[in-house]
Amino acid sequence: MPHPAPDAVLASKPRLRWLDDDALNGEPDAAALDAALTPEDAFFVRNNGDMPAIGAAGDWRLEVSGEVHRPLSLTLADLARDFPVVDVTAVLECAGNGRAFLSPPVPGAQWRHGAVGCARWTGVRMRDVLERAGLTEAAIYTAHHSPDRSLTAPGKPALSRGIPIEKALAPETLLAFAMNGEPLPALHGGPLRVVVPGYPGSAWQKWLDRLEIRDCEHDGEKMRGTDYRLPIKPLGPGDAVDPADFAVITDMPVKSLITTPAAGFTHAVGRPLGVAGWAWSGATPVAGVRLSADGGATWTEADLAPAADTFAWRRFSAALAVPAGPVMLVAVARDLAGRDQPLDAAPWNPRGYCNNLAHRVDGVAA
Ligand SMILES: Nc1nc2c(c(=O)[nH]1)N[C@H]1C(S)=C(S)[C@@H](COP(=O)(O)O)O[C@H]1N2
Ligand SMILES: [Mo]
Repeated sequence: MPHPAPDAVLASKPRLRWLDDDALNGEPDAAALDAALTPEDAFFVRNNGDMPAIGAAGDWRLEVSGEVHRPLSLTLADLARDFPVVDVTAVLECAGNGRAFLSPPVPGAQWRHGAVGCARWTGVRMRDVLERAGLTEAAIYTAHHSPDRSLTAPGKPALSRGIPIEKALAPETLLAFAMNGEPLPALHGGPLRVVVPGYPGSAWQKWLDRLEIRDCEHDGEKMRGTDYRLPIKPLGPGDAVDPADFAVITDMPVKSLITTPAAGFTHAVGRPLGVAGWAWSGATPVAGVRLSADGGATWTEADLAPAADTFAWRRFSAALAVPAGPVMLVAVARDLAGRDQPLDAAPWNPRGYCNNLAHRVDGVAA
């Protein structure tokens, strides 16, 4: 598979399947995501461009510029000393997770189920840094800048995204320098990345070296046309695509993943089958998860554990009676607004974003 992964990268990610792409893109199987906090070796990697050369973390500087009264230049030590250091446990999901299941297929990284993980992120609130810089009246959007470069347009940034200023000022939005209690690994944007719980992974800029404040929606790399944008009116396969009818993805839809048992399982009949996994969503909390062991003919409401944090995923579990024969597990989460995951067809859009089709796991009881 053509990926430029150095041996050390491959060694640190033994549980990823690398996608056929020049950039580093790898995901684990659903069964590797069974822990509440996804370990580093199973956490997916999504790069749009190259791996930037990162010097010593102590030399890293974050510039804060644009629509602010006092531009700042901060080291990691400045950040940790000058602002409260906080932990947020939150799901990070690529907007393209599940793209491989769209029909008809769409181009782009063919993620299956694994472009998602949940980690404890440690850093400072973006809000606190912006308060120090002092927003001007014109400030309405952030712009995130990093040193990684495109593999197809030499010299151009790989990705430069932003978020509405309201989300930048929300308490969950961080500039993070640690993941699950360890210094943020370079593959995940170390030494400093943006953490935007509830928003797609594209908003979680890695290797952040400049936080610019803008007086308009940011129009950086991968923020224009149909990139990480969804149609605002119904659009089917083959319809003419007008980028004017697309909007930036903000909150991710409700979704769930069965992590136990693994696909292809064999269950001994006579005792109930333990089924468990995770449910998460963007702005609207998860309300419940229902499970089926017969492909959706009958349903059982799963137990749903409390969330460890507002944007952490929640454990669902149930013990299901299964007769001998094929077992077809299906999980459907719903949010507090009453929205269910679709059961049959992935929500189609030209770039295959936000596919929250219900997860199915097949096995056998014998
Ligand atoms: N600088 C930079 N940040 C980035 C990206 C990138 O290509 N460059 N990819 C984004 C996308 S699309 C996703 S899904 C997440 C993936 O984060 P991870 O690699 O830590 O899992 O990083 C985001 N941040
Ligand atoms: Mo992504």
